[in-house]
Amino acid sequence: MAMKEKEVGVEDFVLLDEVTLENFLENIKVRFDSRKIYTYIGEVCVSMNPYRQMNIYGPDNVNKYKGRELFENTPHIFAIADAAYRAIKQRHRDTCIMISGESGAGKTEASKIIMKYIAAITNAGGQNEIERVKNVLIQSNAILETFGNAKTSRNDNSSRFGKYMDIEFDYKSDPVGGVITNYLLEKSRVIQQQPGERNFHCFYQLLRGSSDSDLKQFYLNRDPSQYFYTNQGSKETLSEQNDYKATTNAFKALGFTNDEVSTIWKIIAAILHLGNISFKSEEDNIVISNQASLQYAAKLLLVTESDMRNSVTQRVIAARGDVMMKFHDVTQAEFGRDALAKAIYDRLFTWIISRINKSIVVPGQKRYNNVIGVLDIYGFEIFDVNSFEQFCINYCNEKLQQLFIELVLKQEQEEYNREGIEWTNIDYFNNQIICELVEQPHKGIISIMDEACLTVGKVTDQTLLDAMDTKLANHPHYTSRQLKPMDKELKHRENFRITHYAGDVVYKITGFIEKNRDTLYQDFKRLLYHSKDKNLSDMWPEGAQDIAATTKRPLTAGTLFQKSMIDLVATLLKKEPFYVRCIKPNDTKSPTIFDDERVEHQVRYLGLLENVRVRRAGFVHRQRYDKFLLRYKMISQYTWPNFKAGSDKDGVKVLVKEKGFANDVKFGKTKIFIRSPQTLFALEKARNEMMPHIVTLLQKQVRGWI
Ligand code: AOV
Ligand code: MG
Repeated sequence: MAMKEKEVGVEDFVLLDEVTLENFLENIKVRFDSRKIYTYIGEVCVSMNPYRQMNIYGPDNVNKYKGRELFENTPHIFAIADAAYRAIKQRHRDTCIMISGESGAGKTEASKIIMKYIAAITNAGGQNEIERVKNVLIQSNAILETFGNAKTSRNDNSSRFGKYMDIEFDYKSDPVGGVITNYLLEKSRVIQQQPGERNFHCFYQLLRGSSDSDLKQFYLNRDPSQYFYTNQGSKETLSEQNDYKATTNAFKALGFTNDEVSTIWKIIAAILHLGNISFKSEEDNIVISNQASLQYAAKLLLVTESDMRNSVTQRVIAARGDVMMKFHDVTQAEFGRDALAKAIYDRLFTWIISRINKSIVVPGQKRYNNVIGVLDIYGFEIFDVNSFEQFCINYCNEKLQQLFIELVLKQEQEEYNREGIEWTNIDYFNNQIICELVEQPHKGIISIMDEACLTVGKVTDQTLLDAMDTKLANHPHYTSRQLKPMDKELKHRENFRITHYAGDVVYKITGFIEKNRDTLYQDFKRLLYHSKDKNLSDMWPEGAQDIAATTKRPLTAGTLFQKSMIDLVATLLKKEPFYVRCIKPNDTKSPTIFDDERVEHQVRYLGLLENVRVRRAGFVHRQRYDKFLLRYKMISQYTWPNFKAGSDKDGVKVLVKEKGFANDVKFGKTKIFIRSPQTLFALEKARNEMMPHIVTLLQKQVRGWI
């Protein structure tokens, strides 16, 4: 490496002298140490979480990257955002930016930086409505994070839902609307948190941030340890008081009415009270031990106390037209209470998102021309105990990795084919096999789960595990306890293991059946539908159904999630993709520690090395003939100031021949392909040397001297 490169590394991994894992890691380390957090692989941006505030997102940099090609500036996520934006502006292509990486790697931060950049470079005309849309887009993040993020053992602000946001642009390429789609919220967190983790941020914001009088109205006191749903996990406080203000401001900016905001906080308060309801059995009867919590919850949800009491202690059973009441036992009542808390929260979250979607759109705006989609999902995660939720989250990450693999390779190959250039394939691990393990009809895990859930009679998690162990015994990415009795990790007969692309995860089967079935007693749906709170009632339309009406069995949570993933992939495939690959430097959130092993692991499973190889085996650089000429024409006497003896392609050929690069390039139909980085450097160097002369020349021209 040259001296400068030793200090800051190469800006594009394809420029490494030799593509080896060691060189790759050394480069990313050198760059991390010198606080260069972005590095390219061609048009892919590798982003290293700096775990410190970086002073690189200000207006100066916005101007520097605006309208510029990737290679014109040092690597930055702004450049990726700009490339996506130029694709819609200049070529009228829908684009998407896929942000991937494990939990805590910086995806959500990246998505916000991208949105802010796009907001900063649009609406030159200063139209009020467009300013409003931009503001709404940005402010919506505060609300989404309040209700959809939580502290986990991996990330203090971990996204517990997947988010895909389309930003819609008009014919002038200004943002005029947007649509947020959310994917499976980890609602089990509402009722239970692992040690060191917390419930969703909103609960603590309400308790610590709201005014004394509001708290009183909600029958709450400030202390989260008083509530079962907030006292199981970490006692740590984050920045709740400020965040509560930010949430309040965001609600205002998005035009939520006072009524709507009040419904939202009342529901959150009611959930806290619900969690404190407990049951005991007395002489075959079930009784509620703490009436006050039940009364508060009923008041906040605007339902009658007796309806509330009935729905938590008994259920209506309709059989052959007859309707009767049956009392719960304590376990059923507790299960029902928790299911209710989760369901109310989940509905609320979906309702908030549809409410945000309504406020993003400019009134009267009917058409948009193009969209930029930004995908920010929950990252791959391994906890001490992994359940159904981690299974879904990690499957989602497999799908995204699959897309990356297919598209990055396919794109390259297609381009070479289109341009008539020869090409040999590079080997890579294709995680298709893991996606199939999960989603194959009849044979995949989701199908096996569904089968168990549909079986009449007593089905337990244990029988599900047995079925999986039998059916998947020969799958190379599935390990059952029966196959490896000596495996220490699997000593309890309640686990199975999936070898994911990003690592081995042991899942605990307990709760899989119930979480997949996702049952909620009809009684609760009716209860909430009959709430006097119009907003809440609107969230539960199915509660209007007649008691005796038989309902079709709803799709399971697993199947719904799989369907939503398939839709998502289809949406992304329609768009021109850009990628941000996030890496975390260590597990301790330190801005200085570079954990070699952890980084190596991520580089490996993200397939970054293969990415570089594909890029390199092909060509490090390609550019349309007209653009190429525009950039380099000053370095050849034949093309400066203009090439007149033929097409742009002819001009490029003449230039390349004169400079002696002809052996290192290929001429495609519309683009020149450059094989080695040295050629690109030499061209840039020659250009830089000529620039002062050109500038002087131009100045003289402008002043009329020549
Ligand atoms: P994630 O979205 O990838 O995890 P986040 O975007 O929430 O990760 O990042 C985690 C934390 O890392 C943030 O809260 C910041 O403290 C820090 N961080 C990330 N990117 C930057 C940056 N560009 N500049 C400064 N700090 C940063 V998860 O949602 O858990 O998968 O599911
Ligand atoms: Mg996130």
